[in-house]
Amino acid sequence: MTTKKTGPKAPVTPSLPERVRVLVIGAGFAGLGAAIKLDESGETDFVVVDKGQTVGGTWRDNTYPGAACDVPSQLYSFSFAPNPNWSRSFSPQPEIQAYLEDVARRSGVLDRFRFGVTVEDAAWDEADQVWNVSTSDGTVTADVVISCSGGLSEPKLPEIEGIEDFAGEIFHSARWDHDVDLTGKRVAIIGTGASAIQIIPSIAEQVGRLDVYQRTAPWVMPRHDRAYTGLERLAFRHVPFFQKAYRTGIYWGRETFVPAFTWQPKIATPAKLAALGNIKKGISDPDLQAKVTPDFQIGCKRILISNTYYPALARDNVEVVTDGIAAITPHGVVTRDGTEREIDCLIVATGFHTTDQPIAHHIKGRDGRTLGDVWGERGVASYKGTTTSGFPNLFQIVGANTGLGHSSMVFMIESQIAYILSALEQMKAGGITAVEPTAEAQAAWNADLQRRMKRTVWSTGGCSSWYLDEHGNNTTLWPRTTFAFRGLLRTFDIDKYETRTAPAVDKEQVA
Ligand code: N01
Repeated sequence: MTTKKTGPKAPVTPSLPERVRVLVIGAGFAGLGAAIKLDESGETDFVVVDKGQTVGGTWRDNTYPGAACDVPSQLYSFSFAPNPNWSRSFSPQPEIQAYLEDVARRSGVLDRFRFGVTVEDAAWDEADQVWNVSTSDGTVTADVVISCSGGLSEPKLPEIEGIEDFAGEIFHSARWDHDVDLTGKRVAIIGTGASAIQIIPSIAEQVGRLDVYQRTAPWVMPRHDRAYTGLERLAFRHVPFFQKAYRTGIYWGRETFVPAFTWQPKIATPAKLAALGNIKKGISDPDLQAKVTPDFQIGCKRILISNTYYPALARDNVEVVTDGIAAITPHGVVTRDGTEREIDCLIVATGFHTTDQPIAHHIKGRDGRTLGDVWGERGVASYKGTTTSGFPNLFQIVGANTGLGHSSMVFMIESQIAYILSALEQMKAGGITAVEPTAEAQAAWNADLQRRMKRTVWSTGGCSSWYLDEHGNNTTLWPRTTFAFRGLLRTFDIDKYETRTAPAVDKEQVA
């Protein structure tokens, strides 16, 4: 399996300091946003580490053909760094990556980033009230750790018999091997999720044959994408508030989808009709139409958007295979009916470790157990998706139940950054060395979330998805409006936390 990274060459960065106040793990949207806002708040004693060679995170790593955002870029960008130059409503990956690199450069925080550094372990030291973090570049001690490692960073490989023995080229969608020329080749792709539906139309014409292994047909709506006119771009740049108003319009437009997900799935009937129309428009063969028509409620899995996916499936050199994969041989894929389809290249578009994030197994809390141990026992649960009982001074961005089915994760990320900055400010002002949500606050938060979750389409829509863990609990998505989330995270609610102060400060207070 190819694990090669792409992107600009590693800048030469100094090695890690031994001590920092804040260590940020990950340099994607979350880590970069946190770094910029930490700096703006006057907190300059921080370092950001990332195993990659530049900023961008999932946008740096996902370079597959056709990669683009599926939330309009006007909203899928930092509110504090608007980009008047977006070329179109849904920007392609290179443009998003260039945006992130540009924001990083202009913000003047890049000197605090250390690339090519992998976090191996982080352990809370209760005596000294610090995190000791071992990395591929040495050990760093930090008062506070902000984990921005993201939910879509670790590719998930399918457990299919024989996959290790495949003799042709094989790579995951998130680790695209650009050295492989697909022209004229017999190619198979496993998966029909958000990544696959962007890849398939982008390579269908180029390859000799394409077998699409579909386990579950997704709902795919038309993609209302267009290039911005020169006049619009001029207005974004020069007309005061125009871009802000445009972004606000998109924000509220998307927020109207919330009731359909969280309250009454029938509200999504027009979306369902549009998606069914999309099938009919792209495919004329009734058998293929039936094969790609989903059998679950729209919204239960992520709703995808594409105008080119169904026409690609309808091509003569493309076959949608639904028989189920029994095994992979050195030269092909064998389906449950015993048919072997020979191929030269296998693309694995099977998603990410979302509910079982590998980093959780490397973060050890107050009692020496890892986040992975704790979550393995009780299920993934945090307080406000940001802090976790038993793990003092650990903040997670894009943590439990912060994902969205309808709007921009950047909005959620910025809400969490504000919460963390408020925490750091209150800690500083109060001489507080450690904060940790009380077990009661965390339990109440999660009870409320899971109560709300019961009526969402993600629970009732008749599908299985990566939103749900092995117990059927939805620990990934936020079941309310994004403005509710922002409101709840506006200020750090220290009364819901156990706090500790440095012994010196205690003595001063006594005196
Ligand atoms: O992954 P997925 P993804 N045998 O998990 C199938 C974001 N994203 O990389 O549905 C056969 O959605 C699986 O089948 P099933 C976005 O948040 C955003 O596509 O489980 N098939 C499914 O079809 C998205 O939700 C953009 O039955 C197997 C597919 O593989 C998230 O990333 C673009 C299998 C996995 O789909 C992940 O998307 C791309 C097996 N053993 C991604 N195992 C934007 O546009 C899995 N599958 C912003």
